Amino acid sequence: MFRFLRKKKAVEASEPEVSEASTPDPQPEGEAASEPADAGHEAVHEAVPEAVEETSEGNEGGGAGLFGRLRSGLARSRGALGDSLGTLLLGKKEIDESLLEALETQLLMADVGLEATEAVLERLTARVKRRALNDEDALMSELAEVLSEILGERHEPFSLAPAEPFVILVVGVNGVGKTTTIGKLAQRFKAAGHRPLLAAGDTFRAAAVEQLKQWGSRADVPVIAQGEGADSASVLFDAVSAARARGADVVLADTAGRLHNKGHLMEELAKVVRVLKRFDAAAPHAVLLVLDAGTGQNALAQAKTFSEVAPLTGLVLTKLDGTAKGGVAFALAKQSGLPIQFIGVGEQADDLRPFEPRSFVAALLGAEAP
Ligand SMILES: Nc1nc2c(ncn2[C@@H]2O[C@H](COP(=O)(O)OP(=O)(O)O)[C@@H](O)[C@H]2O)c(=O)[nH]1
Ligand SMILES: [Mg+2]
Repeated sequence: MFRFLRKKKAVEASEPEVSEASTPDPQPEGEAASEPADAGHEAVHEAVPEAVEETSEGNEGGGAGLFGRLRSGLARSRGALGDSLGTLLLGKKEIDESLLEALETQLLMADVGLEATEAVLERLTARVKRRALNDEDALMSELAEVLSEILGERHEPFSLAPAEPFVILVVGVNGVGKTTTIGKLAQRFKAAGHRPLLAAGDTFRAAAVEQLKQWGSRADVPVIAQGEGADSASVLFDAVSAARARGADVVLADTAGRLHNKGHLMEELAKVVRVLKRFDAAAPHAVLLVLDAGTGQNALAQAKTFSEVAPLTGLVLTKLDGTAKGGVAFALAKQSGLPIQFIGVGEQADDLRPFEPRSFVAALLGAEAP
């Protein structure tokens, strides 16, 4: 029998601490998960030559090489998870306790987190027994199935509903990629025929407003801003008024990510929400929490803290291209109670992708497009 869970206590002790941190260390601006330079980034793409050969994107329909780009974006995480699982299972004719223990260690090391790892192993063990799976390929495809299931349980694609306008608040600590995500979403929505408008609600840093304006002009989308230090709620008030006056149907609102004072953040967001509700009781229609995948298990602590200060509706997991900690997606799916709705796999506008569990798992394990 597979008694891998017997070792649970020992593994638990080595599980990375999820700090209660109401003040998680923000990533320094412009630093994607502490990678040294662009050289490393290039190398990742070169190391995945099949990326250019891919022509289909599984469920996402069309677009040459999109799955290939997801694969190359996840190259580092695949190195940490898919490749080592492959090596682990290579040529295995028998699935025994020691193999499952090694698998458990590998999942934990790849930031999958304890709860999701346990769920994976329980389900896998049950299936191995039931279906008498005893070779490498069968086990690998069963593992892919189980991983997709775990991501799928909370899965809920992002959707825009008609509203006047549909207001999306984007929250998260400094440096996680909020402004970048807003810029990418603006382009995506515009390409889909919407009329977005951006609100520079991060009034704490002048640079943040400038950065949002750049994305706005790139996407040819209006940006509503006030001076540095202005009241976020007042910027949002202006933005929604402007959206109504100009017929914009989506407002994407940037917010300040200061988390050193949770009470202050909560007050500020509560005020923003109050102002929005004056226009529409259903607003904000979406509140997206942006998390940097490179922070690993700390992303869970951030999700916990932010869900206490804002009515979150979904997650955006960014910088998956710069980190080996993509396994955190499973921990978030299992533990945050929120759906991952978009992932960021690079700095370009089309590097923000709707999250799709099966494509994600296939790209992570180095399998074919689903
Ligand atoms: N490699 C990579 N970099 C990203 C991604 N998303 C954001 N960034 C970069 O992360 C840095 C911080 O992003 P920013 O949007 O300013 O974060 P904010 O402080 O939360 O608004 C910028 O240099 C972005 O270009 C991503 O998915 N991949
Ligand atoms: Mg910003």
